[in-house]
Amino acid sequence: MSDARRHTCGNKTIHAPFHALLALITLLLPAVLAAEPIIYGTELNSASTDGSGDIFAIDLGGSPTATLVYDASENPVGQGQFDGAAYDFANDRLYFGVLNQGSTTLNFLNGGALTVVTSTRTDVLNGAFYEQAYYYAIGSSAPGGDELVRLPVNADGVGNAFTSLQVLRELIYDFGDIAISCEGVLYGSALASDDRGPVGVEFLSIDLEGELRWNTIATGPVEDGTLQLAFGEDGVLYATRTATGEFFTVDTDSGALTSIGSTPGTLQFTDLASSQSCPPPPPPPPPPPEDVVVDIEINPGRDPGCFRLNGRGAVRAAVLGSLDFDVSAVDPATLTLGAMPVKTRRNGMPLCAFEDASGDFANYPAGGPDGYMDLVCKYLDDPELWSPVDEDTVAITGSLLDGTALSGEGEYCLKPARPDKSKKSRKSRKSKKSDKSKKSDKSKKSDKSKKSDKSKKSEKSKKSDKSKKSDKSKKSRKKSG
Ligand SMILES: [Ca+2]
Ligand SMILES: [Ca+2]
Ligand SMILES: [Ca+2]
Repeated sequence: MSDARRHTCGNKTIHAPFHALLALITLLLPAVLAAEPIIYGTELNSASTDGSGDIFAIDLGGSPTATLVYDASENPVGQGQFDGAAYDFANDRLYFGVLNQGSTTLNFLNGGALTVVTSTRTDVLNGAFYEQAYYYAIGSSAPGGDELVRLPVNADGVGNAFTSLQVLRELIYDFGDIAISCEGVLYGSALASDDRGPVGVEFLSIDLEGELRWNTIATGPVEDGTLQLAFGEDGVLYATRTATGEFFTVDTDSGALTSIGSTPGTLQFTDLASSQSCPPPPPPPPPPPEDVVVDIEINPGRDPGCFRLNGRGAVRAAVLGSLDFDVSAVDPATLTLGAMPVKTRRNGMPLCAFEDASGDFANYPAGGPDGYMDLVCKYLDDPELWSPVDEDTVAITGSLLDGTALSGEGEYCLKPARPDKSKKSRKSRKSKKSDKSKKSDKSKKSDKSKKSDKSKKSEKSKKSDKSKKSDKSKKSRKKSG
């Protein structure tokens, strides 16, 4: 270590985790240092120090000061220029490239330990980190070529495959550095050239969330040289010129620079790394809840669920409640049976009722009441809308009150159209059918009588007659199952 560096750093070479070190300092001197903007810099190989580029934490709270955090003389990735610095705040990883003869080894430092990320055949002369990816812009490429390179990193900080992002542009840009705001705006400082040569130093931006296009914010003289850029923890964009070691704040709207001086000993930096802590990107929206599959029964209480479809009347069907499913969660207005909607009352309300109409198919295949409330609705009898799943199965679809989709399938049978008296050949079928319809008439009555049991006390004699019938029909149903 040279005298010059000792003078600069005022201490021995240290290998400390950057933010752990800063956290310690912050803990010790909270009032003084809590809001100090710290950025990181890769030092230019310079005779003013020990001739190797090192990495420093730079405090820009007042006059710039620099603290050594990595000594390149012990660099296990070989000698070369350090550049392309970028910092992943969330994981305390300081990325930087080591340039050597036209290729770059990309590394990161964490807790003083160095990890090799990947190699690229390109010189990486700038870099920034944003949302789990390392970015750098390729310089000296022909207009229209790929400009911005994105390297998503894994949880362990090591890179996946590089992705080239095409960026629209007017000129050829050689970037000193790039820096990305928490809002996803990438700022760059580049030497701009046309066919005839350099035309100026431009301060540029790209909205990473929008169309990828270099927008020129300001243009300065070629002699000024490009800027190295980094956002501090305070959200301010800072810059330094490699040739002079002078630091600035940058107005991102105008590109205007305000000098804040140089480090003691005028260290020169090839690149800067931001240290701002951006809120993590919002988590992806949760997957839509899975559809609820329900049991249904057509013509609840009958086996099978037969009905006649003739455009007159209604088809009665139940969404069955169970231990796991409370039918009061269903939005009745959304229900369809074989694409036929629920009928509505005059007031527009769906023609539905909560009743324990059916269930418990294990013990009663005919579907007697099981103690769980069901949602029984009358569906529009419309042969034109009618679209069952197949000749035996029909679906009820709809949604819960919270919007979750609901569906269920059940067996059905279509009764033939009312018998034509002239056709004698179908006599036997007709009589069977008429038996069934008699039964169904009875059980309709029985349904009514149940209700009237509860509500109407005055019609006792009628009721007892009907209830007897209803008991009979129940029994017969159970037997038939
Ligand atoms: Ca950088
Ligand atoms: Ca640079
Ligand atoms: Ca039930």
